[in-house]
Amino acid sequence: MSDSATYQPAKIWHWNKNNGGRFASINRPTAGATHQKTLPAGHHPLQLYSLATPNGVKVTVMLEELLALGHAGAEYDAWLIRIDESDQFGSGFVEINPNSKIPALLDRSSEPPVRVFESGAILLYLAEKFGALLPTTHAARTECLNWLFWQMGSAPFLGGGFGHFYAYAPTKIEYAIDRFAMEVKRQLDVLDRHLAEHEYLAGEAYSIADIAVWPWYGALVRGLLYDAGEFLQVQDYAHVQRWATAIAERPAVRRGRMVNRSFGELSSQLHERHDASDFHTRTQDKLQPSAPAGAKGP
Ligand SMILES: N[C@@H](CCC(=O)N[C@@H](CS)C(=O)NCC(=O)O)C(=O)O
Repeated sequence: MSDSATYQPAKIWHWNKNNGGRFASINRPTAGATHQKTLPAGHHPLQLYSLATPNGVKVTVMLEELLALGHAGAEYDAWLIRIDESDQFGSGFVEINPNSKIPALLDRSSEPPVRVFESGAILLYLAEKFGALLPTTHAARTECLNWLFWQMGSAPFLGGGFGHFYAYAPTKIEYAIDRFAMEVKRQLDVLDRHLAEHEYLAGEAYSIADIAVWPWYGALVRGLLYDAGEFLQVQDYAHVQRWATAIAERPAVRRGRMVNRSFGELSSQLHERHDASDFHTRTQDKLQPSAPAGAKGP
C-alpha cells in the first residue's frame, strides 16, 4: 500500500484484496452469492437472520418491545449470521437480502412470504404490521420517520466513516479521522439539542426512531463504540446521555441486545433465540467465546 501522503489514484481502480483493513477478508467489489447455503428455519412466522451489531440490535430490540407490549404474533426465531465467516454471501441469505448485510427478516405469515432488508425498513414494517411504536397522526408519524431516516443517513458517517478510520483502518489518516470526528460531533449536537426539549426523538413517546438511533449513538455516548468516548468527549452531550441511559434500562432492550450476540461477555450472549424462555435456559455457558465481531460500519 502507498503512503497516504504520496498516494495518487491510478487511472483505473483495481481490487487490492489484502489492503490490511480489519474486514479485508470479506470485503469485495461485487454482489451476489459466493456459495450455496440454505438458511435454517424455525416454527414462528418471523425468521430473523442477524448478528448483534448496532444494525442487528435495532431489530431484536423492536421484536422484544413488541412482545413486551403483548403482540404474541411477534414471536420470532433469530438465527446467527457470522459476517466474519461470510454467512451473508450464502445463497439463502442473498435471496432475502441481495445487499448481503445483516439484519434480514422473512415474514412467512403470508403467502408468498415477505422478505424485508435494511434495518430501517424492517422497523417500519414491524411497526405497521403490529400497529405499535409509530405515532398514528400524520404529523407525529412524519416526525418519527424524520428521525428514523436521519439515522439511516447519519450512521454511515459514524460507522463507515469515523469508526472505520479511527478503529479499523490499517493506518491512521489524520484527514479522514478529523473529517468524520467533526461530523459525528455535529450529529451528537443535533441529537443533544433535540433531546433537550423532548423526552424521546419523536416527542414524548418512545418509538422506532429511538430504537433505530440508540444502538449507534446511545452506545457511542456510553463509551461502548470504537473505544472513542474520551476522544469525542461524549460526556458533554448531557441530554443524549439521559436518553441513552433511560433506554438502556428497558427490559426489552436488555433482552434485545443479547440476541445473536456472539462476542463480549459470555453472560451477555444468546446466539440464537427461538422462545422467550431461551433467555433463562440458554446454554451459552457451554459455548466457547467467539472472536469479537465488532460493529462493522454500514
Ligand atoms: N444500511 C444497512 C446496513 C447493514 C450493515 O452494514 N450490516 C453490516 C453489519 S452492521 C454487515 O452485515 N456487514 C457485512 C458485510 O459488509 O459484508 C442496514 O441498516 O440494515
